[in-house]
Amino acid sequence: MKKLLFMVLAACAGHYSYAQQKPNVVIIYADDLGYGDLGCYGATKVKTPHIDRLAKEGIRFTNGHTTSATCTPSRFAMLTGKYPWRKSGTGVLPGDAAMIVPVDKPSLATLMQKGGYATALVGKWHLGLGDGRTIDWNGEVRPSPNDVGFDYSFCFPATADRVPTVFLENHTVLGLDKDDPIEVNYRQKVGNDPTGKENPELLKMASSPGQGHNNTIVNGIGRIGFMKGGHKARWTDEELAYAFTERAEKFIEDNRANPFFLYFALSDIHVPRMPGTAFKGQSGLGYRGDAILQMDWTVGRIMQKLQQLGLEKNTIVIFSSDNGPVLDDGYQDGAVTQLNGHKQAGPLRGGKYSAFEGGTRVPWIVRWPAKVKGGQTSDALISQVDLFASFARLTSQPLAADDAPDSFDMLDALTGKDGKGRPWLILQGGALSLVQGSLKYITPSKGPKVAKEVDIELGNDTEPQLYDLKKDIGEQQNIAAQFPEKVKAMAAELERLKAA
Ligand code: NG6
Ligand code: CA
Repeated sequence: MKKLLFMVLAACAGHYSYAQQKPNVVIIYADDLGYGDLGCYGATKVKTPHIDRLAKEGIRFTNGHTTSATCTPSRFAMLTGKYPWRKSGTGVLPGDAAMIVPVDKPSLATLMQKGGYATALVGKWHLGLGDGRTIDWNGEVRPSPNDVGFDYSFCFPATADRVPTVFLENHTVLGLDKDDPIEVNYRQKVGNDPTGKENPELLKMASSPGQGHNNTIVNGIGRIGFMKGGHKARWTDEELAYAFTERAEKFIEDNRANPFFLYFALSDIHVPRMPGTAFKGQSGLGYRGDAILQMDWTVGRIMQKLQQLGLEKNTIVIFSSDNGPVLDDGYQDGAVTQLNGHKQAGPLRGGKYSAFEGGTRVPWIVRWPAKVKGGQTSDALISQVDLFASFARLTSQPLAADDAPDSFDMLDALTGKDGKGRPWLILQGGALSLVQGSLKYITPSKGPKVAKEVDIELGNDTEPQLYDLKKDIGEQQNIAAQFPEKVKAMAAELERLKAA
């Protein structure tokens, strides 16, 4: 009896209450969302009430960055705490690429697991799958996100515009049909499905000339890469946001009584933008705007779930994006023709793929009512590569010397205690840049100045560029010629940091 009483008391006072104290962590990671795409960051042509509310009840960061101006490298950095340009093969991956997150090193997810969290990935993965041999889409896919720290995963392999257009749940494709096996090929056509190139009349949304996206047609949309089989397993683009949101809600619900870490990687607002029917035509800005509405709805659903379960106060919700904005990224979806004066990058120059701020400076909001006062704006310089060391501190776990080598503990900045953040940060467009305080140095580069197909200034110049971001957030005045010593010092410092 005494023993039983003791156990009950211990359960109440000890483990149980401790578990309740640990904040849940939800990262909602939008795809290709620009600095100017949200109401709380100045957008007036599109409404984002749910995300604006996050900002009102939390901290809105004005100088929050991804490491890179495209998806795969930014996600790699966030999950490993390492700059992607330190490792080759971290560029935008095809859908049949091998997994690039090492299975034998800590990841952000294994860190959270060790810290006592139930962990899940829901949404876009785009970090490769399998070990480099041909992926068996019809059997077990290993390694999958489950092998780098996610107890549960429900994802699609790459991007919505890349085959295979199927969901992977843990190690298995959802809806497999053994009589219709899946095959994927990025070099040549497989199977008899029509392609966008051969049968453009079958497309419900045309792809943009010169950009590809004209291989296998799935759901009336031409994709990058060829696939055969798996017809019942193929998703319908209009249901993507619903499918992911439902899985995310279920994970939260299943783990309501224990600490959880959810990495919710939205497919919105990446191409092909083919939002749910309820959202089509609702923004007046074409499907890109409609996808923003859908994304905002998703955030609302997650917040509603947390509130229903009484978890919304002690859950850290981080909202951000993997890279800057792009309008025409391969499909004629109205993003350009119905732009209506919307400024997707706000005051920033460039966008996705760019070394200018538009490439990597993204919306970034942290909401944690239990610990963080709402309604704050912070100019702290922070990067997604810092989440690793910050969460290590949050969960009281020391990092080994070679774990997450590029991650700084920014927990104080993320919780509003420190308004400065990092002293410096390296950014990756095509060219690398170094930010120190308000100065940004962009390394000389021979690449094209403008990516014509997507109409984005890439920030490439054969001459060094130096900008004072405090005075010139739009990077209009290259002051390199006025401060040659500064340029020299920053170039040398960047080389030193790269070698470190
Ligand atoms: C590019 C695709 C673009 C998009 C991007 C990846 C072409 C011409 N363009 O290569 O449509 O899929 O890769 O986007 O193929 S990201 O957000 O995942 O980095
Ligand atoms: Ca992206």
